[in-house]
Amino acid sequence: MTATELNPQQLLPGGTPIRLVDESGTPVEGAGFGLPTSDVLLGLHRSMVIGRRFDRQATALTKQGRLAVYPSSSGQEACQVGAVHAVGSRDWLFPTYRDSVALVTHGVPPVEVLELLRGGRHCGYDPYRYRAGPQCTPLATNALHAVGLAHAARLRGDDAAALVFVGDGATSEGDAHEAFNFAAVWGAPVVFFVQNNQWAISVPLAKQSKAPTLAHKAVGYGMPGHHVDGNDAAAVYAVTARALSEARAGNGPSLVEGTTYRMDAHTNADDATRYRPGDEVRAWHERDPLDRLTALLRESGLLDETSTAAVDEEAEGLAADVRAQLGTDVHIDPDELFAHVYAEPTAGLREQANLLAEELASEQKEV
Ligand SMILES: Cc1ncc(C[n+]2csc(CCOP(=O)(O)OP(=O)(O)O)c2C)c(N)n1
Repeated sequence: MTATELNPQQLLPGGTPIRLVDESGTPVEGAGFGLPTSDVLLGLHRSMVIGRRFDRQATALTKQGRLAVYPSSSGQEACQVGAVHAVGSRDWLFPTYRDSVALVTHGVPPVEVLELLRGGRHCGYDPYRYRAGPQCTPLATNALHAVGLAHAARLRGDDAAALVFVGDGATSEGDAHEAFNFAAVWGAPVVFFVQNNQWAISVPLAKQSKAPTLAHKAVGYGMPGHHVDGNDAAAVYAVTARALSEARAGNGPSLVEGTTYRMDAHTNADDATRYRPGDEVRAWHERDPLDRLTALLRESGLLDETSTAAVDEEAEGLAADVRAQLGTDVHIDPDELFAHVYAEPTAGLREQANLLAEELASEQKEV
C-alpha cells in the first residue's frame, strides 16, 4: 500500500518507541516485528564491537594529532549498525560527519573513512564503488543528495533505495524540509533515519522541536513515521529493513526516528560537561546498546567466551591496522585544492591557484 492510500492515523508513529529487546537483554513481544535471525543478531554484535573499537581508536588519534577532528558516535552504534545491516547490495548510504561507524559497517576501509578527518582529501573513498555518498558536514545536505539519487534510480527503473542519516538538529534545517517534501510528493525510495541523540552540540531536543516526537514530523509530508528505540539494534534493523523494502517496492519514502544518546562530546574540540548534566549521561550509560545485545546473545547461548574473544581480537586487529596506517603525515600537493571544484576552472579560481603557487615558490626561495 502506498503512503497516499494510508490515512493520517496510519502514517503516525505508535505511542511508544518500537522495541524488540529490553534494557536487560530480554526479548519483548508484541511490537509487530519478529526478532531477527541468529545470524543477523550475531552480525549486528560483531559490527557493533568493531564499530566501538574503531571509534575509540579514532578519538585517540585526535589526541596524537593524527586526526584533525573526530565526531564520536559512541552510544549510537545500534542506530548506525542496525540500519546499515538492512541496506541491500544495490542500495545507497548517505552519511553525515557523525556516521563513520556506519561507513565501516557498510564495508568502506576504515583508513579511507578517516581520510577527510585527517585533513587529506574531501572524501577518501570512491562513492560509486561503495554506494556511499561523501560524509556531509553541512547539515541535511546529504538528505537532498539521497533524494536526488533515489528519484533518478526510480526514473531509470532501478529498484535501489537510499538510506540517509540526519541528526535531531538537522531536522530543523530547510534542506531537510525540501528533501522530505520532494521525496514524499515524488514517491522517491528513501528512508530518512533520524538519529535523535538528544543534543545538537549544546542545543537540547526541547529547544529544537515542539513535535511530540521527530517521527511525527513525517505525517506533515504524507509519509509514514516510525519511532524506534535507537539503543535496540534488533529493533532498528527490523524497522529499517521493512522501511527499505517498502521503498524498493515503490511504496515511497518513510522517516525512522531512533532515540539514542551521544555518549561523548560533539567532537574532540567540544567540552560537553559545560552543558550536559552528569546524571543524564550516567542514566544513558545504563542503557548501553552493546551491553543490551551482548546480554541477549549470552542469555540465548549464541555467544560464549570463545566467540566473544574472537570478535574482540578482530576489533583489536582493525584498530592496530588503523594506527599503523595513520602513523604518517598527509602529503598532498596544495594545488589539488583547486581541482574538482568546477569541470572548467573559473578565472577567479585560476587566479587564486596562481597566487598560491607564487607564494609557495617564494617560501621555497626563503628556505
Ligand atoms: C547548515 C549547517 N548549519 C550549521 C552547522 C554547524 N553545526 C555543526 S554540527 C551542528 C549540530 C548538529 O546536530 P544534529 O543534527 O543533532 O547532529 P549531531 O551532531 O548530534 O549528530 C551544527 C549546528 C552546520 N554544520 N551546517
